[in-house]
Amino acid sequence: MAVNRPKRFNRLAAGFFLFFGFFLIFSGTLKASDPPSGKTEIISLEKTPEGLAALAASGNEWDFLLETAERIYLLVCPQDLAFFQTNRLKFRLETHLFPPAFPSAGAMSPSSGANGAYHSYSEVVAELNDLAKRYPGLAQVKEAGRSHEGRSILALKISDNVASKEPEPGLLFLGCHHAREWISVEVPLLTARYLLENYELRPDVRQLVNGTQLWFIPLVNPDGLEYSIRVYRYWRKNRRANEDGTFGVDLNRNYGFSWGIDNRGSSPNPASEVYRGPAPFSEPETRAVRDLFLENRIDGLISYHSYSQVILYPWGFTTAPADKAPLLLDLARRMSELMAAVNGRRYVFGQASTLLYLTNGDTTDWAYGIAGIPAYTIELPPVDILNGGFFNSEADIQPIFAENLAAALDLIVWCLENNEGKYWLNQEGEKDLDRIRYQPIMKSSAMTKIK
Ligand code: 0X9
Ligand code: ZN
Repeated sequence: MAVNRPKRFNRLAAGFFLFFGFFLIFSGTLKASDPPSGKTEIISLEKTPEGLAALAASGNEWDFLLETAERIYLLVCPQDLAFFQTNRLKFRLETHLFPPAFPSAGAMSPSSGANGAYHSYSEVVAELNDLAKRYPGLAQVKEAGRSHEGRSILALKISDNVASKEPEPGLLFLGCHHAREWISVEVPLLTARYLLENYELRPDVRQLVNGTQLWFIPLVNPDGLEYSIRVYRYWRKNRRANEDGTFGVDLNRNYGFSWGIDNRGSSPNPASEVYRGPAPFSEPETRAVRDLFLENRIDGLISYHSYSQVILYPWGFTTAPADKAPLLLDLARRMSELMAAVNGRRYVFGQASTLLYLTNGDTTDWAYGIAGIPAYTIELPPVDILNGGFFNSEADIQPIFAENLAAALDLIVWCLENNEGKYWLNQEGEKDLDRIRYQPIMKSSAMTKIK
């Protein structure tokens, strides 16, 4: 899991900070005010007292990738390397283990676009428009907003009578708040496609689509994704031009619930990877999600991220449990079981702040905070950077989609069951949910990218 400091590290580091901190700052080797830029190298630092103290004292906004028992993996820039060398900290350069931070155009599979089987901005636009064209009665594309650089933030609505607002439960599926998390575009996109392609074929899918209004924004951060594809693979934030000359707001720190309540769950520093922006909903990308959410009935939400292979639910801003924690836990457990049944992969689940780390201003805290609905962050595979981190292979797309489809369908079923029982009566007039929930997933052309 990238970005925030692992909790264990924070505790250890605090102990060493006073001892070594002043030495490092006054030695002049560390310029705490330098914004981290051009982080092209990956190092793993041995967890020696000196190493931990150096990190704690740096004041730099390190991009943490992984903590193991002995080492901490970080994305750093060349100046940082010099610092680690000069201070004789025990580290290893690991950059060679990972794909390049600055990809050459067409680096993945030359036949299928700049980012191979993964979708670029224009491919997402084409795909959503294609779906709406092929399924005019069931799917509609709407521009939810425009990014800083003027790209469309497109939403796809799927429902019977798609043109009208019906009093049916709604769900919202979001992808790619973070630019480098390419797999998070694919999962909501393929889920939408699966539902449409199977509407005629499968009565269970038909029943779900008829009974709900399903919204998909697979690409919340189009500017960031393009930057990650074409310029710098590790880009995370959007592309706001900040006042200090740096770029980007972390969109998953910009939502307006408990926004910026501390500097641990987000940062006021524009150079930071977790910069929360100048104000809640300061970003057009988060406003697009907010406005769609508020203009429509939304009863459940999943926001896809990567990586870690976990299911997270509110709260993220505090370790105190949410009022509806038992329900959130129950649904997460159920989703996790259904996902494991598909490929045998287990997604650990729990409260976001305690299972992962504290954040404030994230999507799911806001959705749960204002509407009390089940709202999940699903961190897609792999489990850690040593297993690929943000660099899922093209072959990963299908299995990750398939297991996540099981979870998405289950949340849709839950929303129906708990909001509109009439769609679920069997011939005897009783609710009949199991039939749908445990259907095996059909193979579909949704599993391959169609250009
Ligand atoms: O930090 C984030 O925004 C998410 N992780 S990621 O590596 N994809 O950036 C996690 C957000 C979930 N919320 C909390 N952990 N509180
Ligand atoms: Zn993310």
